[in-house]
Amino acid sequence: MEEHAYSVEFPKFPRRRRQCCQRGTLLALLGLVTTAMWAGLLTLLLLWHWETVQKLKQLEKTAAQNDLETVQKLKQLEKTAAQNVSQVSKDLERHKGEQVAQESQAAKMSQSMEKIQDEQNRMKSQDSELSRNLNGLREDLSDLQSQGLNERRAALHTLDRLQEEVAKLWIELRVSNGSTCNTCPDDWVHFQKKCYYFGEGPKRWIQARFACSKLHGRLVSIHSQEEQDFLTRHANKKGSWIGLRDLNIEGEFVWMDQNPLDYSNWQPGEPNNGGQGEDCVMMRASGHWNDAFCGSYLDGWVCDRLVTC
Ligand SMILES: [Ca+2]
Ligand SMILES: [Ca+2]
Repeated sequence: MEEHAYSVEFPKFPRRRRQCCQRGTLLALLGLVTTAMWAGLLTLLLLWHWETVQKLKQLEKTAAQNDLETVQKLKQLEKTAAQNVSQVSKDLERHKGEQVAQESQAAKMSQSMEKIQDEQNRMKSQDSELSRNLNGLREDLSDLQSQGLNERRAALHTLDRLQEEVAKLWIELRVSNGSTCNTCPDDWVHFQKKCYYFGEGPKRWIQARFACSKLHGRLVSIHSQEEQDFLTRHANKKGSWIGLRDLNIEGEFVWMDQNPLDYSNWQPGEPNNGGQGEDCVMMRASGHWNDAFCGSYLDGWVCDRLVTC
């Protein structure tokens, strides 16, 4: 079998020698193969080592470069940080200066505000004083005006009364000289020394007063029982306004002819100044007087005036 497996024909050595050569050849081949394998393996190891060394060198070089860049960056950052710190310090100093200036300005403004407040308080005080003075002057002026009006009213009343007296004296003088003094205008009724007009139509007291004035007379003034009886006979049965009122001073009744209240014919219980106030006097159908509300409408009103000669 072994002879057929190998076609190489070896020299015809003796069998023992031939077996020895075959084994040596195999061992040599095996040694060569092993040596080649070791050489290849060694070569691979060397290559791997060389490549590793190169990579390490490259890594070291890269690391060194990275370290250098990092150092440079750190230096740059340190420089930038130092610059920023310096700038921040400058800004802080500047802000401190501005804050001091602002505080100084605020203190000045506060002082100014206090001055303004003091001035305002002083002006308010002066304004209050002026207001009091002005009110006092107004009150004085009002008193003077009131006093002036009262004096003027009293003077006018006195003048009216004097004119009335003069007119009466003149009539008496004319009568004593033989003149006939009993002349009255149309629609007026003569009685003693006066003429009377018995007006009709709803009027308030002030409207009746103006109506008599337009007729050159006055709302009637009554000074005797005879005159009252005459008026009772002729006056409107629904009631008539007469020339008596207490408009200025409550309870102080005044006649239109300015003569004193020397005769009265009040209804029992009157005057009572009832309701919202009664300051104008009317004559009832009975002839009795009643103080009434001046704004009431009465259907009758009586005027009088002196006769003419
Ligand atoms: Ca009254
Ligand atoms: Ca009354």
